[in-house]
Amino acid sequence: MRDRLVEMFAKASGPVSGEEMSHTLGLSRTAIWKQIKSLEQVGFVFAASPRVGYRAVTIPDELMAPLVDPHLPLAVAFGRPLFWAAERASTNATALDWAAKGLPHGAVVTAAVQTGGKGRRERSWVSPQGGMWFSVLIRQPCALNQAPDLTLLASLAVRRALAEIGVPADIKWPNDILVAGKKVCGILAQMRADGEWVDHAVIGIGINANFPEERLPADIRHRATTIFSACGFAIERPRVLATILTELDKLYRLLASGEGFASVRGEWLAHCETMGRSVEVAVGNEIVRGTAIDVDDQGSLLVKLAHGDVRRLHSGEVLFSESEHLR
Ligand code: BT5
Repeated sequence: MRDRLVEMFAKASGPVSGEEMSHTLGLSRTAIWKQIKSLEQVGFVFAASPRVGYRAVTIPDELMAPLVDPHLPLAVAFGRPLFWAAERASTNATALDWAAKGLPHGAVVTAAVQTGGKGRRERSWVSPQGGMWFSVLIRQPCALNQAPDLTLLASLAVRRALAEIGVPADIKWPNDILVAGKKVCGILAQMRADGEWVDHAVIGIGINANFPEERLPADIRHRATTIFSACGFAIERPRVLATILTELDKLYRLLASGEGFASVRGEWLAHCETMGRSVEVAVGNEIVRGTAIDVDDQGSLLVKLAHGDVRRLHSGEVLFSESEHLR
């Protein structure tokens, strides 16, 4: 109901009358008024003229279906349906929960604010107003051994979408996006497997978009920032979401055709800022030190150790060595 109301305002060139709204939506005037008030709480500003109706003076760039849909080509399999809420604990948690209840392939769950956003290994992900917090449900995406491709391809989709609007984004292995050397985006893929196949996967993407980095906790600001702070401009979030979903759709089709990360590895490497650097990688409780020399077709990081041996790391977390970090 709320989406249909937003759609009416987004499409209208002038005021929308109360009569038109209640007729189209089948709601009483009082119910419409309540909807208008709830939209005002999330940033919509309306000008009301007696006997004429309401005009939307400000439509916030929230990740709502009627605002994303016009930017999404019809052939794209992701983003329809799209469920927005002013607040959720975690869009991944909602998508996983709804996946078990029949949420269709390609559905997207978004939120203006997350109160319990999650990173990997149950770490918390700070998700204030102004960011892009969303999760995409993929049913039967690939064989279990191809699962790492899901996050690698998602990082490329985000990089492409940001590059298109002039945000110079780099990839940090395996799946962070950095701007000016600091993290602006993290990706969390959670999946349920059935034997050798991934039954469904939820790809959660968090982008620090339109808020100042001061809203991030002080203890992470030396390695995290926002697009707004790093680039000095706000991005059009619904349009950027549509571009990410379009790119994700193209890249995930590679999985269906039996190809995957291997076919876009060159592009991924060209934008991976980890390459050639001396790194420290936390792998479980172990720290591996060396130089990052390559990423193979499976997405594993190849680290050349001091004595010349090469370690192949399937997962882990790159902590740049201090000398590199200060460069
Ligand atoms: C990630 O984890 O980078 C994955 C983040 C995924 C977030 C999305 S938002 C939509 C969806 N719903 C969810 O609940 N999650 C997904 P990881 O690599 O483990 O990084 C987590 C660490 O990054 C934390 O321990 C902090 O140090 C730091 N961090 C927390 N919030 C941050 C933020 N907004 N920006 C940058 N770094 C942050």
